[in-house]
Amino acid sequence: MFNPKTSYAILGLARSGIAVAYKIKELGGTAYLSDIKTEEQIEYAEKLKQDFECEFGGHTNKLFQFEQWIVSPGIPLNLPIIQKAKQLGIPLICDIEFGYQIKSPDSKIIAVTGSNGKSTTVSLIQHILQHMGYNSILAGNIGNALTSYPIEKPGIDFIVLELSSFQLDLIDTFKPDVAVLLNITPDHLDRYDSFQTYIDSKFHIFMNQNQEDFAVICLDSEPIAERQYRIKAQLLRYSLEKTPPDCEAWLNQDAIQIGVKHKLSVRDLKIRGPHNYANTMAALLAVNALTHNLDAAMEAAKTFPPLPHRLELVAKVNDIAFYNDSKATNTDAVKSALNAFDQPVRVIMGGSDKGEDFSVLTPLLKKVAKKVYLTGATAVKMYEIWKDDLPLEIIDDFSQCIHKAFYDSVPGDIILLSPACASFDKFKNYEERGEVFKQIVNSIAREYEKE
Ligand code: UMA
Ligand code: ADP
Repeated sequence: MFNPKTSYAILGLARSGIAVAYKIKELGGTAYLSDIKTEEQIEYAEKLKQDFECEFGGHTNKLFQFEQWIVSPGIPLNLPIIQKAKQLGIPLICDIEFGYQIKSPDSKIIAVTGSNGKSTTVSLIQHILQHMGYNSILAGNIGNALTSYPIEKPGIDFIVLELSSFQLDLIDTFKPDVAVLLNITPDHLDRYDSFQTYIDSKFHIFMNQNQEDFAVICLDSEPIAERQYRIKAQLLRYSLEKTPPDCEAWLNQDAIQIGVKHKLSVRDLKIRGPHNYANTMAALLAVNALTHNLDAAMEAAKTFPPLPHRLELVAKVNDIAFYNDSKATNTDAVKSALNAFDQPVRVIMGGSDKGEDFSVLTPLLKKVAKKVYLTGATAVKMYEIWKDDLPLEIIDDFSQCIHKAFYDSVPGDIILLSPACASFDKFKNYEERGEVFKQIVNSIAREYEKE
């Protein structure tokens, strides 16, 4: 419950921090705002200064005067000031925990986490719920801050949340009605001191759940299957490999099957690849747990289109297909992309390094890659790993790299941008990288048509 007398400090003034600040104000409370960026670097600094007491250009000791800190997920928890706050016993939460504390009790929460597939799965859940006629909102790591919605008011049937491990590190009482854990593979190892810590962080999603709640989990992910005994909620398990009685949703030839009665042919889906069939199982189990209407949910799932930058078909030029998978920022996402095609592909890889071991891709690349084109900050590191095993070429310029892949291709080939890396070496984010890829591909298409 919100207590207007609590004194709040908000660290980080971007989407989540600003939304929480205004929510606290709207609810009659006060907040002190702090950001490492200078006033000039903060977009809404003038307005924030009018509405709140603020500090810019660093986090100062003044913060210790406040009872509760709301910390943006992008702020590393090993900062000395955060460590000191922890030692002093100051409660540190994120905007998701705050949102949970103020939300209207009639809104049910479906929360999704995992290393890959979160955005696809939450968007699919939202698509299904809206098609079924529910009033639902989609928030969290997908981009819209939870507290930017009127969640304290009744009338929202479902809150669908995409949660990152950074957000889960900063929850306290958060208890979703349905928690979904899609997979856990090494990611964000630049921020966690070990894979085990990252796994623990993902399991926070279940920590406050009890027998009244549901946990949807994928049995094909070893770190999850091994630890399922830790979960207190009712388990709803799915798998691309196992069948009942081990799981409640499985693959029966070309169909997703849930229980004895409900079957959905994967050919009826608009999203491709086994990883997306798994995402669909997760979404259907999650929605069914709270709506008990699988027929309607399956019907709605059929019309869900792929999201931009996730195995997105951009164009076919001279029967050469270009796919934009810019969101593949880790090796597991690249594996799922490579497994989604029945034929060899030309893969464009590289970007900024998150500390992952790229050699885990070697066997699959040897099997399915016609050639790998390396670009960006990790190009040399990748080259050293694969130089004896794969046809490789380093082309630092992104546009030249795509042109070269096209130049090498013959009709029937597939060119796939699936970087296995973040984009910050050359782009603002993965969206910008994907958009630039699409522009270059479209200009190649125009040039080709002219000839
Ligand atoms: N900052 C400090 N001190 C520091 C470091 C940063 O004050 O030491 C400030 C920055 O100057 C900046 C603010 O903190 O002003 C940035 O905070 P943020 O990165 O948390 O940005 P938000 O816009 O609030 O976005 C967050 C999530 N960001 C992260 O988790 C990194 C968004 O997820 C989320 O959509 C948004 O809240 C709304 O819920 C984005 C993301 O990149 C998409 N997520 C990562 C991912 O998907 O890999 C985890
Ligand atoms: P997230 O929000 O977790 O980053 P996205 O749905 O945006 O997930 O997909 C990110 C990348 O991972 C894309 O390249 C996509 O093709 C791939 N992907 C999607 N679902 C899965 C899955 N279940 N397992 C592995 N990779 C996946």
